[in-house]
Amino acid sequence: MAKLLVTGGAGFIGSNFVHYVTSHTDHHVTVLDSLTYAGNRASLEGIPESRLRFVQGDITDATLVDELTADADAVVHYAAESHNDNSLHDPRPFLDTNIIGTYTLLEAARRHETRFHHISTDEVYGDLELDDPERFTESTPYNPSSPYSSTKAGSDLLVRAWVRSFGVQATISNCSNNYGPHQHVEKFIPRQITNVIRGVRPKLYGTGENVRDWIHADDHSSAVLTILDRGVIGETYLIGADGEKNNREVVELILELMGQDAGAYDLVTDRPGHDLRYAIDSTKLRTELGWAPSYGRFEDGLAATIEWYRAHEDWWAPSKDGVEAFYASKGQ
Ligand code: NAD
Ligand code: TDX
Repeated sequence: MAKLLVTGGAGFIGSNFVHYVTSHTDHHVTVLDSLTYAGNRASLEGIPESRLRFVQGDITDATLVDELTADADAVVHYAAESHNDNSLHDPRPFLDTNIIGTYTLLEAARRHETRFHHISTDEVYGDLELDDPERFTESTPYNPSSPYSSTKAGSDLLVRAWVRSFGVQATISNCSNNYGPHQHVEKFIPRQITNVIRGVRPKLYGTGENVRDWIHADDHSSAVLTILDRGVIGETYLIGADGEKNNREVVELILELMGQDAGAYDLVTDRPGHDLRYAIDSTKLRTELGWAPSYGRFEDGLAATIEWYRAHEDWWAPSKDGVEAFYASKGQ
């Protein structure tokens, strides 16, 4: 049994990871989460108290971070400001949490010689052309587009420097777009599902041709556990499940799975600087660490996700009107 400190464990991917870890291992988890608009304590319901300690606090609070890191065998760092559209509206919280927060955690891991795993995104690599035969690999140059992705890129570089200069025992993973339960309604898939539930037409930015490489959050979790178990210190691993789809295809699938006409969506104002395509080559993780995704067809995972949102309106409804008012103010 190991003691894991999971930052951002009340967010979308962090909470899925905590559920995954507590049902697939005997590790004990301490969650450190400040419960921003994106955090929800209810996302951790059902996990036995004997397996989970929840601490509400900020990753920029050096005293608290130091105390919790001292007591952990490993830190798994998910906490971040995570939404591109918010970062275009107000970048400052992205710098505070993604840069200063990561720095604060790295300093604690350095002092206590604690194993550290940094969760990052494929967006640090910028975007690809639609017809580019290449996909992102661990050696693709960094070229982030948005305030969000540039702060994630900055946090990755801090981790690399703390490994090299101070010997911090860290690994990094850069994953593609996640879907699954407990994702905030500001994000693409939950926004469209909850729009359809409310009788509102889905909203596609621009022409809808932008491609994302979808992976189920549980497959992301199994990959992170694999890296914690067998990853080589100082290495970066890309996580992806060969799930490329353009946004139009995803919306049409959601509409069909929800019994609507596949063409019943609106095209709205595009995102400034909108990345065209992300695509992950996860060969290194598969061949060197023996990981493979478990989820089969995207359609099946999406259908299960739709059922989750239908059954958990109490979880998402309090955020829905505010999110839609924000988008409406930008013509989206
Ligand atoms: P999310 O926005 O759903 O959750 C973020 C969590 O972090 C929330 O619970 C929030 O309360 C917490 N948090 C934010 N600022 C904090 C602070 N200063 N101190 C403590 N807690 C704080 O995000 P997500 O989609 O679950 O993403 C989690 C991580 O995974 C992020 O690092 C993100 O960059 C990365 N990632 C996300 C995706 C994706 O598709 N969503 C893909 C690849 C990587
Ligand atoms: O209403 C919408 N309509 C639309 O067409 C929204 C909210 C989004 N989109 C498009 C923009 C993107 O092309 O859908 C795609 C996905 O959008 P998001 O869910 O905002 O995700 P993205 O910007 O791709 O970033 C996500 O994946 C990488 C996560 O939010 C990041 O945290 C992660 O790093």
